[in-house]
Amino acid sequence: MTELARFYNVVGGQTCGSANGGWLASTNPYTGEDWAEVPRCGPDDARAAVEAAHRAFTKGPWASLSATSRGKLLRRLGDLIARDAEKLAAIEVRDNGKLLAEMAGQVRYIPEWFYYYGGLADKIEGGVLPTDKPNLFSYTKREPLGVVVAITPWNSPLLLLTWKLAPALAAGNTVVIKPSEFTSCSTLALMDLVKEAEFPDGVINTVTGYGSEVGAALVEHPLVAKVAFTGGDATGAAVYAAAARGIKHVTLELGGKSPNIIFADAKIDDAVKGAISGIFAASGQTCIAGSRLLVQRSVYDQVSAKLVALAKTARLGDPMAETTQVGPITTLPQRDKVLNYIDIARSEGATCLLGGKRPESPELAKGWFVEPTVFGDVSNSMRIAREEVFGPVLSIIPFEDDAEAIEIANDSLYGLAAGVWTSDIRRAFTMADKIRAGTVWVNTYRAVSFMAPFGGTKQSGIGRENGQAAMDEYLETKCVWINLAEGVPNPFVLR
Ligand code: TXE
Repeated sequence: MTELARFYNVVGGQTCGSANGGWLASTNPYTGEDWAEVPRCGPDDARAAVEAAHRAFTKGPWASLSATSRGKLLRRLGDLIARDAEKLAAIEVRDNGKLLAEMAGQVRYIPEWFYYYGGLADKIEGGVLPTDKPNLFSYTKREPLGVVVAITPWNSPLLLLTWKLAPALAAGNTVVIKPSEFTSCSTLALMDLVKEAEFPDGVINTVTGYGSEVGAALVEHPLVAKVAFTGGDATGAAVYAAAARGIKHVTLELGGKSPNIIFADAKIDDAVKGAISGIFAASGQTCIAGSRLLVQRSVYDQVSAKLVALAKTARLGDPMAETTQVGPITTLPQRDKVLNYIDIARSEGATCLLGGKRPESPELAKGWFVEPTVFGDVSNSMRIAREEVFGPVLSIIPFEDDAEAIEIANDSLYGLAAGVWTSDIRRAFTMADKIRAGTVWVNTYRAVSFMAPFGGTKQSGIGRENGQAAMDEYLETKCVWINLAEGVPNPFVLR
């Protein structure tokens, strides 16, 4: 048996395992073999990490650091990530199964978040208020919240962590990171760079392990001011309820069942490519997956045929190989969940136009692959159209006209993202207005940026990440009143 690579947590600047000495294996989804291990932490580790973060927030050098110096630290971390992009990408590919072709670009892009929020760190401004009260002067300050717990999922560990870490630090908070138990390695590798950037001890801490063993203890800790969570909706609801008991701030980025809508007037070949990238990129394991493809009935057969023909050419294989287009599913439970939804779709009467099973090639036998799968004749009431599959499974739903497209698009518990493919500018604006989603793409799909606010409506979540909007999620406003007059008026009435 080959020896497993070991990754460690960092708490209060100290490299550490878990209090109980336990370890948790991380499996490579392409080989099905364990390749690394991370500490299996519990409530004692959670407590120690929150206390370290709280000390750093209240007593350490971080609290008195100028905002400009804070920004410089963020930018330095960005530079180090850029320097080590290849190494971080390779770790994440082994741990998560995402394509190297995608990860290489993603890790090279991540520094932009640290540059952008590093730049914003010293542009956090309060205001002087106009007043209706003579002799009272008032102004506002925008202050950090305190200890932020960042809970991240397995589908894009470093990117989704960055969306939380960069604005939380820019605002002056301290952070405890709890990565997914399936994919903790790239986050722990990042901690080497945090040390090299010389962040003060305790400003960024990690605790790895299961959600039930360590995640819940973090959320419940009374010294935690905010929980920033990305994950499934059931866990999100549990985290929200636990945070509510302690009156904590939350942002929740949960799932989606995003409509990708092709009108007959669209450039059909572009739209088909957009549909493919919406569902088969990252093997469909993205919250923004365009898993409901709404197609105007007059072009339904044409779009379905072209889409199946193109999807059929997708090359499944080793995520490290440049030629691979579709990698494995990241976790075994998730692979089984996807296969189960395929059975459900069949039993509900959807027509399987492509895929629908594990690939037969012996080269892929050890990996957790599911073939790119397309279902036609899907009705929006079927479970396959209502529940998040989080895999390479597309449902095609026909519609007649704009009104029906809007009705179907909005008939969902979720509201994360949507795509619209049309050549009619008025239709583009109308659809962007009428669709309830945090993001609407027109004639493109899957564009995200550090500059552009991202988040969900309805059960897709609460709050926004990215852009200047994210800074508001990590700050609160204090109002200061200063009496400029001599003496205190009647103490028994409101001033
Ligand atoms: O996610 P969980 P799972 C969806 C997708 C997937 C489903 C389940 O549909 O099939 O969620 O995935 C931590 N207190 N998404 O079960 O449980 C956990 O350890 C505190 C959508 O893997 O939501 C991990 O770090 N933390 C999604 C994180 O929560 C807890 C991305 C997310 O895990 C906890 C991933 C608890 N009680 C899955 N229980 C997206 N929005 O992109 C678990 N965790």
